[in-house]
Order: sequence, then structure tokens, then C-alpha cells
Amino acid sequence: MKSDLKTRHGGRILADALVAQSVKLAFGVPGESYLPVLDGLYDVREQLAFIVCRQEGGASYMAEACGKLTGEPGVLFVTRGPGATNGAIGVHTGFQDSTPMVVFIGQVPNEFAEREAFQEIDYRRMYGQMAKWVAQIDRVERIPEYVSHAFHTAMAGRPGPVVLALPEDMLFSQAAVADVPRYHTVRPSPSPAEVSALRELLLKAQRPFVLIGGGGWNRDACLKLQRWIEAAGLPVGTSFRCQDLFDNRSPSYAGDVGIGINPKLAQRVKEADVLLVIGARLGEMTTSGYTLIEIPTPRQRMIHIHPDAEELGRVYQPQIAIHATPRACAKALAELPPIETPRWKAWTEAARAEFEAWQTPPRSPGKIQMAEIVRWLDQNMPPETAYTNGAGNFATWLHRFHRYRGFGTQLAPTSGSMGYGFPAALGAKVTDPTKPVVCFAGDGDFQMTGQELATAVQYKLDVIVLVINNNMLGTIRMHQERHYPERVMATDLVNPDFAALARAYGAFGEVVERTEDFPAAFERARASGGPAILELKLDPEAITPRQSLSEIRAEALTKAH
Ligand SMILES: Cc1ncc(C[n+]2csc(CCOP(=O)(O)OP(=O)(O)O)c2C)c(N)n1
Ligand SMILES: [Mg+2]
Repeated sequence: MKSDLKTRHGGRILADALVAQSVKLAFGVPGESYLPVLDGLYDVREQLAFIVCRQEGGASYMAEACGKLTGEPGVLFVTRGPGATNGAIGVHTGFQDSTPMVVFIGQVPNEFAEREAFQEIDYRRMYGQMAKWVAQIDRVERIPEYVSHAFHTAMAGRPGPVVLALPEDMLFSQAAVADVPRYHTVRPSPSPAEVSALRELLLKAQRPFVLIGGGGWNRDACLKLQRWIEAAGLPVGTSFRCQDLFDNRSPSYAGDVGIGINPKLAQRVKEADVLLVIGARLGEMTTSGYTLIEIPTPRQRMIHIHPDAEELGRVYQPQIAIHATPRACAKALAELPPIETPRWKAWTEAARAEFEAWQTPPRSPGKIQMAEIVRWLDQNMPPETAYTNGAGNFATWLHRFHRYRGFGTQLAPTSGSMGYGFPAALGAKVTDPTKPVVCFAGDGDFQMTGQELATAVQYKLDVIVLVINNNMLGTIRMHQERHYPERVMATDLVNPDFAALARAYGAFGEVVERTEDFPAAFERARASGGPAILELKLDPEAITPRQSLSEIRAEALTKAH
């Protein structure tokens, strides 16, 4: 058999292995450490497109966004040492968001290993805590096996990133070896006994609450679960930055259980007697700093369903622990006899009314009213539009006032990683060019990965970026004013003219100073047909929907005296 196989160099074997895994897109920045891979990718360029990015941080975010949207591993290539360190941010993001990724890193030739050779890092140690598996392929003939193992691992149970290091000598050497076919996805399912125990417990509830979140969802699972929840008349919340797992317009939707939670929703979660948690880890941000639910035994009778067996019972001891993926869970629930009880009607209606009241936009200082702009987008953009963001107070307006319409309409890092939104928007656009994409970025946030404007122009990616410019690292300034009022330190920013910057890259750029000018500017940006930046000049006082910067400072000063 073996003699029939063609001899290939390591780079070509790897490129063919990716094609065998059905990879159509890879993101990265080239390096001399993996030249044979680039050569291999040349041969498969009709099947697999390589998006060359400007910095590995941006590339890793793009690969992460691609993985998040497709539910299949996002693929990233970075060079050794500096490339690997730059790329770490998207790998960490993927780990926290349970996003499948496969990351390839160049490595020094084996003959130089452990000498601290040029750009040498031991990736097992470096990436140990932010990947599901880190390995190095030392033998060329084992590339297909390692790649197959990597794809299986990234997808199994709780999805996440896998890292493979590629020693240079291994890539240049040759072997005659067979490709391994496409990976299987191992998805644990709930047993019939577990599902009926869940149903029994739920039927006893007076004040049930469903909390959904985490990774491993897809559109079908979200819709199935939504139908089941709506038929049962249950109220539902989404975990931190997973707001698109449930159509926010549904009468069952009660809001996001995340940072800056609606206090009434927090109260409702505390008062629930049965808490059905599907897919969410119940991390720090979802539990308001571990205050919503008691540790280790919640007061609510909790049913926790998670795709990672070891996550169950990690912090909370649920009444029923079910090891299952969200997809398998949604399928099992959809097959249950329907739960129809009028008992929860008033409770669910009240939760919805509180959500709607929470979404009523307040007036904020200045000529740009962010809540109104978010509302305008809601009313004027197609339902499948994806909204992306990184980290900063600017994102609050989007998360609080926008109504996400279902799976794949939110790309936001639960790791709170700045710089995510813009590359994620590009990753989304490359993955699905028909999907409208709007990125919300802060002035600080945008400048972390803004050089990917060149990538956007190169690949003609028509995303629209709103740079919400308050000339400061507003989040940190807000915390400073709360804890150390008037002692402003290292949070003021002198910024470029973002619209001119966009034009310098060959993109569309315009400044918007007043809310009423936004719709026309947005339409011009859309009509430009390419990447576009609208710089929104936000009054620094408009730091949160609830309080202005001066009010926060005054409150802190009063407390101090
Ligand atoms: C990579 C990274 N570095 C630093 C931080 C800490 N951080 C969180 S928000 C923020 C400021 C964001 O500023 P900007 O994007 O201008 O948004 P604003 O808060 O002003 O709306 C900083 C520095 C972070 N979350 N991520
Ligand atoms: Mg800012």
C-alpha cells in the first residue's frame, strides 16, 4: 500500500491534512519558520484560502471569530517566538469562549532544541493554560495523525483551542504517508433518565429560570431550545456576552445575566426556585462576582448541563448534573412531551416587562446619544447582522439597548479582551461575505488592532466600524473615579483622526458629531461598498447609561467624606 503513496514534504502533508479536515480558511502572518507550509498551501490554494493579516493578535481574533461562527475549528498560523506571543491573545479568547481553534506555530529545528535558539519557546509550557492540548510534531510521517487528533480535541466536549508546534527540520523533511479523513465530533448527550429527572424537577417549580450560555451552540440548537422554552412559558436569560443564543424579541427573554446586570433580573435569578443552566460555566461575570448563586450549594435547585464533565461541580454543587453539549441537550428537550402550565405565566411576563423597562433609553450627556444610535441600527439593519465588540464602556450601549436576533449575531469576548471587535468583524465577513457586520469599538479598543484596516482593504471586507471616541480609556477612568476620585492617571488618550486614518488605508471614513447625522453617514458608509469607519465623538461625560463621569466622581467624593 505504502509504495503507492506520493512522497511529500512536511508542509505539503500539513496543507493536505487541513484540506482533508475540510478547512477552507486559515488566518495568519507568515514566518520563515514555516516556509514549507506556505509552499504546501500554495498547492491547495484553490481549496483553502490563507488570509494574510498585519499582526498575529488580529489574525488570532479572526480565526477565533471564524471558529465561533462556524462551530468548526478556526485555523491560525503564526511564526515562532514573536508570532506565537503576539497570537496568544486570540487563543486565550478562544479558550474562555469555548471556541474550537487549531493553531500552528513554527519551531526551531530539533537539532537546536533547548538551547534557547533563535525565537525558541517551549509551547507546551507557554500555551499550557490556554489550550486544550499543546503538542509538537517531531516526525514528518505523523503529521496527519497529529492534525486529526488536534481537530478531534478542539471539537470534543467543551470546544477550545489546540496548539501544534512545527519544528523546521520536520517540515522540510519528506515522507510517503496517507491523509486522515475528516474528524468526528464527540458530543455527550443526556440520558433519558436525566432528561426525565430534569422535567420532574422543573414541573415542581413555582419560579423557574433558564440560563443559557457557553460555547458549542449552533443556529438549529438555539431555535429548538427557543421553541421549547416558549412553549413551556419559561423565562430565560443569557450568560455574559452570549446574548445571541436566544432571540431577544421573544416574550420569554428576560435579559443578559452578565456584567452590569439589570438589578431586577439579578433579584429574579436569586429568587428562582429552580435554575436550569444550559451550557454556561457560571463564571465570575455571569454570577456578578460569585454573588448571584451560593457556593458550594445553591439555594435554588439547580440543574447544570455542561459539555465538560469536569466543569460540573467545579464551583457549584447542582441538584442534577448532566454531562451534555448544548446541541444534544436542545435535541433531547425538543423530544420531550411539551410542558404546558399556566403557573409561570405571570412570573415570565414580569421578567419580560422588567427587561423592556431596562431597555428604555435614558438621556445621556452630549450630542451623541448612543442608545438612539443602537435603536436605529436595530430598526434598519437586516436581522442576520452580526455585531462585534472588544472591551470598554462603549460596549455597554450595544449590550444593553440592542436586541440580538439569534445565533451568530454577536461576536464579543467573554475574556474582556480589547481589540477583538474589529478583527472579529473581518473574520466574520471572510467566513460569510453575505452577512452584514457592524463593529462597535472604543478609541482605545480600536487602536489595539486598527492596523487590520489594511487587511480589510486588501480583501475588500465591507464591515462598518463605529469608533466611539471619548479620548480616554473610559472604563479605567470610571473605576479610577469610583475608587480614587479626581486622581486621573494614565487614562487620557491623544488620538488620530480616525476618519482620515481610514481614508489613508483606502477605506471610507467620516466623523459624526450629532445623533441626527448618524443615519445618513451610516448609509454613505454602507454605500461605499468597502470597509468603513464612522468616528462618533462621544462626550466623555456619557460614560455609562446610568451615571455621568461627574456623577460617579461626586458620589465617590461624598462617600470619602
Ligand atoms: C488587552 C486589554 N488590555 C487592557 C484591558 C483593560 N481595559 C479594559 S477596558 C479598557 C479601556 C477601553 O477604552 P476604550 O476602548 O476607549 O473604551 P471606553 O471605555 O472609553 O468606552 C482597558 C484599558 C483589557 N480589557 N484588555
Ligand atoms: Mg474610550
